[in-house]
Amino acid sequence: MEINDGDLVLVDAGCEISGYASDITRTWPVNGKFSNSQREIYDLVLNAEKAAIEACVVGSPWSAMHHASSKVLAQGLIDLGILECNLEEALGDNYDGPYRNFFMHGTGHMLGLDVHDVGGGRQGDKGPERLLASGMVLTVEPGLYFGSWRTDVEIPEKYSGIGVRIEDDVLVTDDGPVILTSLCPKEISEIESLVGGKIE
Ligand SMILES: [Mn+2]
Repeated sequence: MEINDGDLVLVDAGCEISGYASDITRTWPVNGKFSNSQREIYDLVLNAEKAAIEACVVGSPWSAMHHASSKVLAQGLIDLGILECNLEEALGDNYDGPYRNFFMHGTGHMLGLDVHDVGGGRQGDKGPERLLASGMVLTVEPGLYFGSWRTDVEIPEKYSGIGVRIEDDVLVTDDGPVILTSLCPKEISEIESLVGGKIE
């Protein structure tokens, strides 16, 4: 596949060290500058990611981070005119509303000896939701995807073809979430000054 001027590139990568996995995603504009439409979607996903990270606190149910990111994304899709409904309708009764047309995966997963490690979600099929505890490590990775090939949903032309995901690894501690991947820039200004620049 050819990467063209104006495209976004999404890299989802990781490494293992001492048997433990990592998982990180960044999305960059290949020409070094986000277009206005790309910037709008990137900003929205970044805000959703930050809201989800804030929800990664001791005692928080597993679904809290997904609900946090979902609310931000659903409201943003309304504000951008991509969804024409209110927030309640966008989210649906069980976080299964039309916002899921553009955010079709979970907000994160446990991270440990395996990249997609066990232990997230419910305990058993119908058991209580797992509560976050100090020492747990998980990923937070909301995204929005507007594939230009899609015919199942209406996508405003200016957003067609845009896809953004931002993923960090988060350690839950008694003092709040610690972002283990914080050294990798994710703010728009940082990315724009890095991408296309020289590596000294
Ligand atoms: Mn992941």
